[in-house]
Amino acid sequence: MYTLGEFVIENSSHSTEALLRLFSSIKLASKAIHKEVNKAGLTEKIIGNSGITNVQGENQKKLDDFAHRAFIESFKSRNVVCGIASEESENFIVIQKKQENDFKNQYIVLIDPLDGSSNIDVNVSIGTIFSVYIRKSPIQMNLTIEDFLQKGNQQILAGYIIYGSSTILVYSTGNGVHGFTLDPSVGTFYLSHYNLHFPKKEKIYSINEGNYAKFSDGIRKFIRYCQEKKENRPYTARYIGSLVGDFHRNMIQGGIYIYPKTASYPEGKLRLLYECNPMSFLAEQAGGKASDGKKRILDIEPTRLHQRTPFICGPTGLVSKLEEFMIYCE
Ligand code: AHM
Ligand code: MG
Repeated sequence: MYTLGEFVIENSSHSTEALLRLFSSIKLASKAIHKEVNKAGLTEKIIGNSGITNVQGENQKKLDDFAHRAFIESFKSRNVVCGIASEESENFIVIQKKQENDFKNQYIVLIDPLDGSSNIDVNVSIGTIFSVYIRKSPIQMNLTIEDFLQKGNQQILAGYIIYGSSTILVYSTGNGVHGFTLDPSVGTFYLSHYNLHFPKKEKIYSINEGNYAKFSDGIRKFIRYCQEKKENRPYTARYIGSLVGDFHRNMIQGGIYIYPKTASYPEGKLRLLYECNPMSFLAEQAGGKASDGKKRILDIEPTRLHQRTPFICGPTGLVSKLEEFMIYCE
């Protein structure tokens, strides 16, 4: 059975040393979070709000804060990352080089340390979403915002970790999508899902239908299409409100995830840099498609760190179908 490290050595399409250093940080922080998540009901440290309102104007949970700090500390201690932008922090964070002439730490990390926060206190799967780029500015200069505002098609690594019935890390470097399950008894991630692909037959649609009255005509029509008794439909509805969990299930079982514009979120709810770009990179690597309704997510030029976008992601045929509904009805 391959460990994550062994697999990276044999299958990376990027500098193996850099990837091993990056994964060493990601594994360390994710194991710390796994440990805390698993005793959430037993400790005041994890359940509930931290008392802070984050940059999005949302109540930060204690676990959001714990996960943010775990990843920052973990990346700081390895000589590979020069800057991090986190959904939990207003501005990007600069990581100082350990030695002046060190040229290894040229990587930029964008991260949602704990996605699906509303599910923390109720024992439903939550996750981490991460995304890695190479800095654009010369390594001798200070980092600039442009180092972080790169199009999703420039990612060299994207992935997520789900803290669910088991803890699983899924990633792609542009060479397929692979999943590794944590064996907590030895603290090691082992290859469990090789070369994940959306199956040919679709059967699921995932959208917060409670917002139906706030959706556009195109989205409402598509929901009715999914519910129609025709061909291989109706599809089943599944929505847990943790993007990581909804995406993972849909990639394995065949389903489309939709978070469109609503009256409450006129630009969409999900964050382009921390959530949509990494998930879109994985979706395309798994043979699927990701769009904002009109445009490929990975081709969007970011203008702000915490930018939001409408998000549609899943099997190519189904995403294209929804795009058609949106063009003709909106
Ligand atoms: P978060 O980053 O604050 O946790 O918000 C993102 C989450 C996604 O994981 C999930 O798909 C979506 O928000 C659910 O939103 P809603 O409760 O509006 O359906
Ligand atoms: Mg999130």
